[in-house]
Amino acid sequence: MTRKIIHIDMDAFFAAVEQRDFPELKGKPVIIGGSPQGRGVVATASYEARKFGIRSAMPCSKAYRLCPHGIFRSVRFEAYQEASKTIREIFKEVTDLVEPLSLDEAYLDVTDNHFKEPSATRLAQWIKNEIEKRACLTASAGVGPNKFIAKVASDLHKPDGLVVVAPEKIPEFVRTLKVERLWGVGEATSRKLHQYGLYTAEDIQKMPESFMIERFGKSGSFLYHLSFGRDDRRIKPSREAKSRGSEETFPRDVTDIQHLEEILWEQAQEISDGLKRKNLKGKTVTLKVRYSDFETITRGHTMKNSVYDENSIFLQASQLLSQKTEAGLRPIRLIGISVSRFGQEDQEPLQLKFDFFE
Ligand code: TTP
Ligand code: MG
Repeated sequence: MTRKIIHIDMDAFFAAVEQRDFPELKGKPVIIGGSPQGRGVVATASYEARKFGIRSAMPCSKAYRLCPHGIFRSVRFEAYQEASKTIREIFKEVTDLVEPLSLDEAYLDVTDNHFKEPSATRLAQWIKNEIEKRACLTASAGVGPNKFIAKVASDLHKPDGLVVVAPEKIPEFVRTLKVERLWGVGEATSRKLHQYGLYTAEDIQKMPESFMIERFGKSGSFLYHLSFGRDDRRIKPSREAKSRGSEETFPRDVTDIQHLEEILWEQAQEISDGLKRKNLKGKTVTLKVRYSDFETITRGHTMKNSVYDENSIFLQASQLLSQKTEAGLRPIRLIGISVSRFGQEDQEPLQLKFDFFE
C-alpha cells in the first residue's frame, strides 16, 4: 500500500524564534551562535544573513567578516525547546506516528490519521497554518510516499514551502537529484561516488545494483533503491538511541593532558550539539580511554541533574580523566565521551484530538 509521509522542517529555526521574540530583529541579518570575536560557530542564520553566505557551523569570526553589520545573538535554548514542544503537540494531533529528528524537524506518517483526512497535502497545509497561528513561526513541508522523498521535498521551496510529490512523479523528481541529496551520503561517500563518475541519482540508476553493492556494501543497495525514489524505512515514533557519544583515535599516542583536554572539549561540544538538537538531557557521563597497549577502560559518573551543555559534559569528563585514569603517565591512543540515561522531559502527553473540519 502506498504510504503518505509528511516531513516538516522549521525555517531558520533559532533565528526565526529570535526575530519573533525581538521584533526589532525582523528583516535583519541575524546570526545565532557565539560572539563575532569568539571561537564559536554559527548555529544558524536568518535568511537575510544567508544572503551574505553565512551558513550553520561556520566560525563566527568568518560570519563577521562576511557581514560586519550582522546582529549576533547567543543561543536561547529554552525558547527553542518551548517552540519545539508546541509544534510537536500539533503533530500529535494529526497522528501518533511522529518521528522527531531534531528540535525543528519531524516525519509524520499520515496514511491513517486522527482526522481521517485522505489528503496529505491538506494535512500538511493545516500543520503549517497551525504552526503559524500557535507558534508564530513558519515551517516548510514535504509530502511524499516515503521519508526520503518527503525530506528532499521539504527543502525545495524553503522558507514557507509546501512541495508535494505524487508517486507517479517520483521518477522525474529523483532523476536530476545530486547524490549528496540521497539519504546518508556525507562527504566521504559523495567523494567515492564521484570517483566512479556518479554525480546524480540518474547516474546510479544506470548502474547494476551489484556494482553498488560490491563497492558500497549494504548501503550500496540502499543507495541504488534511493536513486529510484524507493525507501521502505518506517516512521519510528519511539526514540532508539540510548546514548550519544564521540570518540577519536589519534594518529600518534598522546601523553600531554592539556592536549587530551582540548580533544575532550571538542567532543563535549559535539555531543552537546547533538543532544540539543534531539531535545535530550543525560545524567551519566562516561569517559573511554584506550592506552597505547590497547587496554581499554571506561569510567562513568552519574549526576543528580540531567545536563546537555558542553561545560557540564566537559567538566565531568575531564575530572574522570584526571582522577580515574592514568592519563599523563601512560600514552593514550583513543579517547571518547558518551552521555546516557536520558530523561523523559520531552515526551509530552498525547493531545486530545479534535475535528478541524467542523
Ligand atoms: P536546520 O533545520 O538545519 O536549519 P534552520 O532551521 O536554521 O534553517 P532551514 O530553514 O534551512 O531549515 O537546523 C535547525 C536548528 O538546529 C537551527 O536553527 C540551529 C540548529 N543547528 C545548529 O545548532 N548547528 C548546526 O550545524 C545546524 C545545521 C543546526
Ligand atoms: Mg530547519
